[in-house]
Amino acid sequence: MKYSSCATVIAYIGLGSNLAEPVAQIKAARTAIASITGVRELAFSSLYHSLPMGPQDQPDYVNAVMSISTDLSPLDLLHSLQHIENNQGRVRKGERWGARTLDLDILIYGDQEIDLPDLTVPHIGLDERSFVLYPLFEIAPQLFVPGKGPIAELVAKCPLSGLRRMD
Ligand code: A4P
Ligand code: MG
Repeated sequence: MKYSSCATVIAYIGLGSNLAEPVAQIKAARTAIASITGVRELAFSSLYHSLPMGPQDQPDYVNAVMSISTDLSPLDLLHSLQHIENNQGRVRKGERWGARTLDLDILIYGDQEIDLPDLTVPHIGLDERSFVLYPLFEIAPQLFVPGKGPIAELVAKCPLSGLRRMD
């Protein structure tokens, strides 16, 4: 395990929503993330329509991935993202993978592999989730996912599972 802060790093954020006008939720979250002090937007993927992973009795999702440069530490970035989730009406009911107005995950933080009680980076399951890998590949086709390999190889092994680009 290695983790550190201070230097400017490139990080990737996964955005997901399946409640209360998901497209508007994702767009509002993009603006909010770009407005965090110490964060600058680099790129934003297309929006993707995806089938729910986990409980099936919930609406389909809208997903996207954003790249940023930041001088926030990984935990400060996580807390800023959780603040945005809460501002956009996120209610945690304790159900794993349940419906949500907004989910913001730190997918990648520079070349770091982080294993803290509240933060695992790269995000768990990243390499099995089409709704993460395809938008990530769209904005960073040369990316090497720390501990996992080139994004192109991960995408090639991951079925679309109903994922559809929206715009
Ligand atoms: N946490 C640990 N590592 C991270 C990280 N890299 N980024 C901790 C963000 N958070 C991280 O998250 C639970 C805890 O994970 C946090 O307190 C944080 O300290 P949460 O957002 O409260 O709960 P959650 O999102 O329900 O749990 P989990 O297990 O993170 O779920 P996922 O993996 O986020 O999956 N289907 C489709 N099609 N699209 C989706 O976007 N998302 C989920 C949620 C389920 N099904 C989906 C989608
Ligand atoms: Mg989450």
